[in-house]
Amino acid sequence: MTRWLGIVLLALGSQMAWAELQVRVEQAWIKLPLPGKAMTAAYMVLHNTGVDPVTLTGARWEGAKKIELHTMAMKNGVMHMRPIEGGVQLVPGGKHAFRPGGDHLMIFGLKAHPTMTDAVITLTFDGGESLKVAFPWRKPDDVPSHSGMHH
Ligand SMILES: [Cu+2]
Repeated sequence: MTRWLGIVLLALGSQMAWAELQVRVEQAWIKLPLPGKAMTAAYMVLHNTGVDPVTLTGARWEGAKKIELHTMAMKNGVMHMRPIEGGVQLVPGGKHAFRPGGDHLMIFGLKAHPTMTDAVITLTFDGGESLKVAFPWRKPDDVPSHSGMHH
C-alpha cells in the first residue's frame, strides 16, 4: 500500500516538473462578471520555455461548470467568438496571448460569486500534463493598457 502511494506521488512530482520546465504563464487575470452574470473570461500570456512543441487543449476549474478556449473573428461585419479547434499550439520559444478582444478562456456557469481569492485554474496539455495557475480578479477598467509598451 505504502509502495503504491510512493509511486503515485512520484508520478505527480514529475508532472509538476514537466509543467515548470515547459511552460510559463504571465499576466494572468480573470474578469469580474457583470452583476447577475454567470459567464466571464480569463486572460494570460502563455510561453513555451521548453524544447518541445506544446499544445494547450483546455482548462478546468472547480469554480465554474465549463471552460472553453475561444477566439474572436469578424463575420459579415460582426464580431463572433468560437472555440479554438485543436487547442493552442506553441513551438519551442513561442508564446500566445489571450487578451480582451482576442483569444480568451471562456468561463461558463460560475458557481459562486467571485471573492478576492484568486481563481486557481488548471490548464491541460495534449500529453495529459496540467498546470495550476492563479488568476486574480480584475474589473475590466483596472486592466492597464499594453498598447504603449514595447520590449
Ligand atoms: Cu468566448
